[in-house]
Amino acid sequence: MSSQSSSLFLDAANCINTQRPPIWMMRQAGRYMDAYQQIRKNHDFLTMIKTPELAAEITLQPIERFGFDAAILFSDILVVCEALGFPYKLVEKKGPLFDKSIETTTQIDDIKTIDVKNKLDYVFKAIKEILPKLAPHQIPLIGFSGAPFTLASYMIEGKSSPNLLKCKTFYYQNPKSFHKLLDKIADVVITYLNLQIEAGVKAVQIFDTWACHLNDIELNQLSISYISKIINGISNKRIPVSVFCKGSSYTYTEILKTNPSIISLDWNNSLKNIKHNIPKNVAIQGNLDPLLLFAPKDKLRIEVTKILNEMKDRPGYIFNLGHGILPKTPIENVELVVKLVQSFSNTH
Ligand code: 1CP
Repeated sequence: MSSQSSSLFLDAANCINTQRPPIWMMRQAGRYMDAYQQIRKNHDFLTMIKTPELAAEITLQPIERFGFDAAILFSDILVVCEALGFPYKLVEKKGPLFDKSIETTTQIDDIKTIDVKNKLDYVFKAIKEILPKLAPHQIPLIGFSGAPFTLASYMIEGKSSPNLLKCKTFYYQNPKSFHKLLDKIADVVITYLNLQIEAGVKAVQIFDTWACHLNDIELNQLSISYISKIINGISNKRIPVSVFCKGSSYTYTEILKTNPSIISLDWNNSLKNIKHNIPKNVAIQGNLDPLLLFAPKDKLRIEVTKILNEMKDRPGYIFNLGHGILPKTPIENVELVVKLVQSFSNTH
C-alpha cells in the first residue's frame, strides 16, 4: 500500500482510507452535456477524438461543470480497431459502423504488427494537451482501452449487435483463429496502455463491455485470460488498473483472477452482497444504475445514500455508475449525485 497522495481517487484506488469516496462517471465526457453537443454540432466524432485541443476541451467539460474527482480521456475504445486496419464511422442513432468487417481467417492472419506510437499518436498528444489544463483541478487523468474480446466483437460484427451472433458464430467455427485475433489485439493494447501511461495518465481502465454475452468457460478463455495478459504487460506496476466487464456484479470472482487494482461493478447486484467477497487490497468501483439518474430526486437520493452507507466501512471505494451515463440524462441529477457523494462523510 503506497502512502497517501493528494488525490482522493488515487488513494481509494490504492485502498487507502478516504474521508469520503471519490466520484467520477463512466462516459462523463459526452452527449448528455450541452457543452459537448455544441462542439459535436460542428465536428464529427472522429475529428473530435483526433484533434488534441478538442479532446482536451471535452475531457475538461465535466470536470469544470460538476467537479468530478477524476477525469477520463475523451477518446473511444474503437480507435484500436482502426489502428489495426478496421476504420469506422459513427452513424447518428445507430452507433459505430465499420467500413469492412472480419469474414475470414485469412483477414486475421493478415493483421500486421503496427507501430502503435505512430498510429495512435493523436491519443498521446491529447493526453499531453490535457495534463496542463487539468493541473489546476489537482485530479488525475484516467486512460483506457477496450479489451480484446469487445474489440474483436466489433471487428467481426462491423457494428453494434444485440447478441454478438456473427462474432460467436465465427468463434464456434474458427476458435484457433479467434484466439489469434484476441492475442494480436492484446499485444497492441499492452503497448497502447504503456504509452498512455508514459504520456502521463495516472490510472487506466480496461473495458470488456460485451463480456456479459459469454458463459463462464468462455468468459475465462476469451475475456479473463487476455485481460490478465494485458495487466501483466503493464510495465509501471504502481499505476492502478481498473477492470470493467458488463456482468461483473455476478462474475466478479472470475474477474478478480486478472489481478486488477480496481474492480468496476455493474448495478445488477448490491455492493453489500459483493464487498465481503472482494479482497481488501482490491478497490471497488460502482455501481449506480445509470437509469436512476432519470428517477425523481427523492428516489435518486435514497439509492445513492444507500450505496454510500453500504460502502462506508470499506477503504478503497470509488463511487461510479454501473455503466456509462446515457444521452439525455438530466444535468441537475448528475449535480445532485456529485453533491451527495462529495458531502458524505465516511466517519459519521
Ligand atoms: O457524439 C457521439 O455520438 C459520440 C458518442 C460517443 C462518445 C461520447 C462514442 C461513440 N464514444 C464516446 C466516448 C467514450 N467511449 C469514452 C470517453 C470517455 C468517458 O467519458 O468515459 C469511453 C471510455 C468510451 C468507451 C466505449 N466506446 C465503450 C466501452 C464502455 C461502455 O460504455 O460500454 C464502448 C462499447 C464503445 C463503443 C462505442 N463508441 C461510441 C458508442 C456510442 C459506442 C457504443 C455503441 C454500442 O452500443 O455498441
